[in-house]
Amino acid sequence: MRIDIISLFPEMFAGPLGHSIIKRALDAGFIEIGVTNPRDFAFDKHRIVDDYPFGGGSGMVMKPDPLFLAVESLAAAGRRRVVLLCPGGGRFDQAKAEELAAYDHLVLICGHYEGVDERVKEHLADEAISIGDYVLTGGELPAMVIADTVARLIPGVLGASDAAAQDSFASGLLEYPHYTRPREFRGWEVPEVLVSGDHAKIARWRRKESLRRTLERRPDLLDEVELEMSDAVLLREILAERDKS
Ligand code: 4GT
Repeated sequence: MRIDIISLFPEMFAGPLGHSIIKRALDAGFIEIGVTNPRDFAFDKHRIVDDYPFGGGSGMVMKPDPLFLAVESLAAAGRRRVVLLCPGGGRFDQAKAEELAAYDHLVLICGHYEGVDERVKEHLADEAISIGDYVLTGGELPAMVIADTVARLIPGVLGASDAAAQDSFASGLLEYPHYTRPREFRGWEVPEVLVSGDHAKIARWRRKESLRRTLERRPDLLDEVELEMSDAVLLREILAERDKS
């Protein structure tokens, strides 16, 4: 997977995408990330990338031509998807990440200032995506969120835990609780079942805790998820336990 980011502030990406798992995946060649500055494609004397809005109003709008030229300068890297990050786009979620991970080449266009000339959305981007209902000063943080989420779905990026990563949120449920050593910390003990060595019992407990958390914190997720037959028993147990307490 190649990810190209179009941003007026390329330096912003070095930190978040230059560490830990993503850094190792870049070094190992599982993913490639490039950042292109549209200012390099503004050819007037002052290399201007923004202008006043037609119709008046406050704030500046990003000009279309440097953005078009920046995207058109990118080398072909297989099946490509061009995404504009904007608050009015479709909501980003794990399903969208999986959809994007199926492309060979992702191009993420970051807006700045008040917004981007509408022709970028209409004629350059294949789709517009928002990471949530709030307004940021630029599309850079959303681009990092999408790059990170998609990258960890690419085979090899997570190494040994590749497969597990695919079905964790992909199960549509919240994660079960995790514990590591020490077995007792400041008087708080790790649930007994996890040290029992009984793998079937552990799997059942984890599934039940996933269901419990989802029911308590994100019941909306249960509308979408395809539950297994054995989940009915677990859910009944959870509800009975809730009635007791
Ligand atoms: C929020 C999001 C986003 C912004 C989001 C154009 C100028 C948009 C600033 C930019 N804010 N972009 N993608 N919620 N701000 O995804």
